[in-house]
Amino acid sequence: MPKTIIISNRLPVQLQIQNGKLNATPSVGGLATGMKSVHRDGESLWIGWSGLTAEEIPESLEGEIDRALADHGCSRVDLGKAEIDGFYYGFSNRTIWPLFHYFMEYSEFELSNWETYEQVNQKFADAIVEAASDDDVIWVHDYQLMLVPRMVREQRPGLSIGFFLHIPFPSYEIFRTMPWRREVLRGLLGADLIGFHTYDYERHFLSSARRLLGLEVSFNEIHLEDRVVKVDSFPMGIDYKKFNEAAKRHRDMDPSEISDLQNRLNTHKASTPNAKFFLSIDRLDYTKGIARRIKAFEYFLQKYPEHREKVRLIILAVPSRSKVPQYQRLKKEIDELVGRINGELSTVSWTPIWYFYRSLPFDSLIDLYTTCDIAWLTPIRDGMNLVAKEYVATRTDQTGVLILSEMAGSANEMNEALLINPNNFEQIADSLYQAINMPEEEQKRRNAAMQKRLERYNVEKWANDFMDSLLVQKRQDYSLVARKLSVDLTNTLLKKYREANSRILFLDYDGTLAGFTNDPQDASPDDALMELLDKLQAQGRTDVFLISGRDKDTFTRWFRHKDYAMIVEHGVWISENGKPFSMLENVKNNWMAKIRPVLESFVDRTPGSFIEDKNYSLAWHYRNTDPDFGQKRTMELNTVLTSLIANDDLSVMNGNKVVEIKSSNVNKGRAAMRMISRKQYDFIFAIGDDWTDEFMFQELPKEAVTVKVGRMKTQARYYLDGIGAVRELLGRFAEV
Ligand code: ADQ
Repeated sequence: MPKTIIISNRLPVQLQIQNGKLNATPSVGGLATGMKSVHRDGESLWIGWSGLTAEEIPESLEGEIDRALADHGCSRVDLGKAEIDGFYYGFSNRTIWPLFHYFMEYSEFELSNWETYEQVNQKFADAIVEAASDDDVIWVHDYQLMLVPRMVREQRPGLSIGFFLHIPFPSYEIFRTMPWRREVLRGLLGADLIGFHTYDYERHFLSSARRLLGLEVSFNEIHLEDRVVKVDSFPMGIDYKKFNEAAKRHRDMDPSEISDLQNRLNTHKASTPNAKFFLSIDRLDYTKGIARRIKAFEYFLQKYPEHREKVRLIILAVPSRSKVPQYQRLKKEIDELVGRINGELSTVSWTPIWYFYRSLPFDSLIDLYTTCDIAWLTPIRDGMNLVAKEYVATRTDQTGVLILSEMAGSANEMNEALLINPNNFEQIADSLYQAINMPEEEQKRRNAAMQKRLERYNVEKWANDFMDSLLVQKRQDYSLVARKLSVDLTNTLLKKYREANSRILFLDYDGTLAGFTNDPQDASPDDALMELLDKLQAQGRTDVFLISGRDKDTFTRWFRHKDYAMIVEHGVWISENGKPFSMLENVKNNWMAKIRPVLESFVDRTPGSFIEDKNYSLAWHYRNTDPDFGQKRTMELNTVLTSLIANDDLSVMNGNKVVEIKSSNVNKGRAAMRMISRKQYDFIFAIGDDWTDEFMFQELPKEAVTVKVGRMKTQARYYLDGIGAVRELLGRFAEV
């Protein structure tokens, strides 16, 4: 039975060794809860680091650890201290984390950390490969493991692999500063589905993939040579029921059960009528904007002094990554800020800030969420921010105000909150004022809308949506209209080839026999290709046609010493048996004088683009331009041309990074049909990669074997993944 394998840096189980004894407790984090429906006993496996370094695990406890993890459906990847330093504290948290949160100045580019990151990612990938059966589904989580999808794909191409990034994906301008940007992108593209919290992160990623790898992106799909990768946004939710029910239990609690923390909160509330509690909860991280929030609080008290002694800020900062220097400095800064403000402003009965630097148990979190009137969360940058959602979920009477930074992913879904820019102190102070004075009616209206959404799109729904989308992606990949030329199909094809009395092959050149280069003139045929064509040519009973949109001069230069039959400029010219090119179609070119200046004006305004002047067509190439810009210009050009050529017999063809204008009377399909009408063929074969080849696929008789190179929408019957596969197939034809 197929199983799901979840991979994350940390396992959803906490291991502790105390006095030689092992203690394993399930962790309660959002991810662990969210994956509950996916991570079911027996049907899934969770692979990750146990939290103990290899040095900390005594040999005598290894078996016990494995058994304890297995009880929770987990299996461990062991990491040594040096690996944790380079991979986790190093590359993950001193390079990726700051860079992806737009803290460029904190980002360190250390080669040795990158190398450790690669090695550790390989360890995770190997663990997956070892555990996975062919029909298993793999879900890789987060920024520590971005190379894993590709590493798994390389060893197990057939597996279904999903990846979800829990932090923002930064804009191309930021991402491109990283020395290993291409490796990271290629790593992620090993997945079938890549998920982000928001559409913004998704489009940043797509833009980087286009710009840095030159990949073809259509809507939210990336077309690779042999696969299609889907990119989508799945905003992570919370376990709404858990928070909401805990809050209800809390509300209905017997006074004897009330916690010490709650008692203290109650006492303070009772001592100051109309007192308001502001709540700030985050991991202690510079991205969360805690220091700035404290300064904004001070500013608020200056701007609205009447609220002194009436409001109180409760800060809960969870210790995090304390080995990284920035976090140590931040801790110091916050300690000092809190000390200074409390020192300056406290009175006998009032301490403005209560500050806890520790992780609190779930029940205490509920005490705070349910008691505080205003949740005040102002991250400078945050992938999602679940605290905001948790706060709203616990407001059982629907009172309470959420003030949330626009820079948190969750702001997209929580429009009813008071959204602020964390750098705008004026706006923050006014929002606090507005929150304090907000009528209960309004609070309820806002929270009701958010609660409804959070309850529906909870974390379980999030996980299931992702999994469903991954499975659909995999199925679609196999059900493309064209069928892949599998080993069996190829064998049947070879049999037909062998038995045929008379064969004709139409071979497109660029993108089919040879790869694309920045300058089309550089794509000259290599020796292996020449040898292959020679062999086919030497076969009796086979007519080989090179059929291309190229100009005749280039083909003359490349192939004039050979006797290959050639059709160029989409069917205007033909050459056979080594003779010079002659016209196959009678076409005019007097329109070119009118169109050329238009194209020239586009070249002037589009750096990197150029015109290819053929005898009977004009082509505007934009392979070397910025991809987004190139596409925008293409649309513009198409509009301009459509109105210009309305009365001429011309057509505009949008090929692979090229727009070509040519006579409507010529196309590869028409040329190919003319060739097959000259003789009786019982094996007709046509292969090509772009739009111009579709004319052949459409027009040739239905018994023809038509093959598209790459997985794009096509009229061809079959497809092959890339140039390597084309050459392999032709090589087998040549051996017959
Ligand atoms: P985090 O940066 O950790 O997560 P967040 O989404 O707010 O940020 O999650 C914090 C979690 O920790 C919450 O579930 C909260 O209840 C819990 N928590 C906070 N304080 C606690 C305390 N003192 N004791 C115990 N638990 C505490 C990363 C990204 C986020 C993204 C999540 C999920 O940085 O942007 O939302 O992953 O994808």
